[in-house]
Amino acid sequence: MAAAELSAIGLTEADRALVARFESAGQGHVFRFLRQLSHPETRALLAQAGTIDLGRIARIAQGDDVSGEIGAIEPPGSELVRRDEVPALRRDAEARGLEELRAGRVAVVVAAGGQGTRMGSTAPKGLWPVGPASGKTLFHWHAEKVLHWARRIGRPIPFFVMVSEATQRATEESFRWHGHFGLDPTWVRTPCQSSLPALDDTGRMLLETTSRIAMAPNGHGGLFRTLGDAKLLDLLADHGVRSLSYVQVDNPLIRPVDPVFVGLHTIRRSQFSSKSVAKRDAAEKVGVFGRVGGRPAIVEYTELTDDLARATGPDGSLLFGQANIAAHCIDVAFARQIASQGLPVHRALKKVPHVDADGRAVSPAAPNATKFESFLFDAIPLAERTLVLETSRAEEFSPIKSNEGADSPDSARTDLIALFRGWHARAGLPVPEGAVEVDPSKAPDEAAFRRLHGLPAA
Ligand code: UD2
Repeated sequence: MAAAELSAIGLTEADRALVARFESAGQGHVFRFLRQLSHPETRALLAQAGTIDLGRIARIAQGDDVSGEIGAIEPPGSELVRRDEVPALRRDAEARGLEELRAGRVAVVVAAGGQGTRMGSTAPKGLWPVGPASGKTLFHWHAEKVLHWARRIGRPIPFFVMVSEATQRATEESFRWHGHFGLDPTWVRTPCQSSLPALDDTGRMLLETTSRIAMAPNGHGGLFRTLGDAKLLDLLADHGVRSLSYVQVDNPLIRPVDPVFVGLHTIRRSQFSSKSVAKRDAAEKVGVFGRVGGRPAIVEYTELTDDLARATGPDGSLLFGQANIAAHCIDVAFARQIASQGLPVHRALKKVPHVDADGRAVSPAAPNATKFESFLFDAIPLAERTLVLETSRAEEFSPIKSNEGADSPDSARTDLIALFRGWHARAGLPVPEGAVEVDPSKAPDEAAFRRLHGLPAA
């Protein structure tokens, strides 16, 4: 559009310069409906366009900044601590982890920026009810586990919930409405990650509506830059916090505060530690631990060939049988290093609803564009010291990925009830029937449950 016409519809000089930059980047079509937009719609589109780093989009479109083919992958090495090795390590690790917690050197981060498209709902996944009897939401559930530990150590534990444009408003409203679930509000933050535009097969952006560019959160790998840009890594470093305990909002069984994990991470001076569970089967849709180019890594299920996923060792077990349950302990100094150097993006071919050249809404029947996400765990090969701690699926992993079948609210509810029934049985208590629930603020794990009932640790 000519400058005169742009001025005529009220665009400032800065607006016109932005439109010109998009046109010279071959993305001028995103402004094709300017003439028919209302003033608020025009302002919203220009504001959104102003957040896009056109140089980075051009590099991504031509394949730079994009994660390449996975090289030769081997099974994990000495970084893996298997479950049968843990009893001998537990006492010292737990003592060190409690020391770290009591000294205020641990913070919790919950990844909650995903759009949750597989749930068929636009509500943030953290608002899904998960408490078998109480119906407490995932946010409530994770927050009360941290509240338990804050009370135990007698000091607040920083609780950061990474949100995205898709989840920010509803998430912040829920925390305000519930009084931050009892947590110290000065230490509850909701840093918002950036988004990236989807690109069609010619490298052009799509319009979600006549006044919105189709964007998606930039992946949980965006955590480092998000915390860095929000000055939260500085805040943590200034307060002597050394370890970030990272969990995903979609897994109600995970321990956001686990002294054994933090302790082992600290004793081993690990920069990026992870938890694993034995894969359910070769086809389970989870990342797997291994070594790529000789360095510890996680290879995502979308990038692991079927042959490798099914490969077995001499004892018949899967060579890549350790599943990434997306629970990590990350050294703050290492996180700052990654924040400054950035991570590559991965391509994901998706169906992206958009409007066509006439402004008509199109819901594609087949994938029509590429979304770009960075993965947190691409930081693993960049670390000098890493650790993988195998844990129990029954105790720590039952993610909510879709709204029915495996990895759904129903399977998570079933697994929570089984977990609580087991706690009662092993404590010699009557095993309740039906919707059993143990309040996470009173007992976030079995050791706390036994302490609550005056019993020694199992
Ligand atoms: C993730 C892991 C997979 C396995 C599985 C376990 C990746 C790429 N794969 O698969 O290896 O560990 O989880 O459940 O992570 N999120 C954000 N911002 C984003 C994108 C995602 O915060 O931009 C959060 C999202 O809110 C969710 C979590 O990250 O809590 C997982 O995201 P996902 O559902 O896209 O990853 P998934 O389930 O494909």
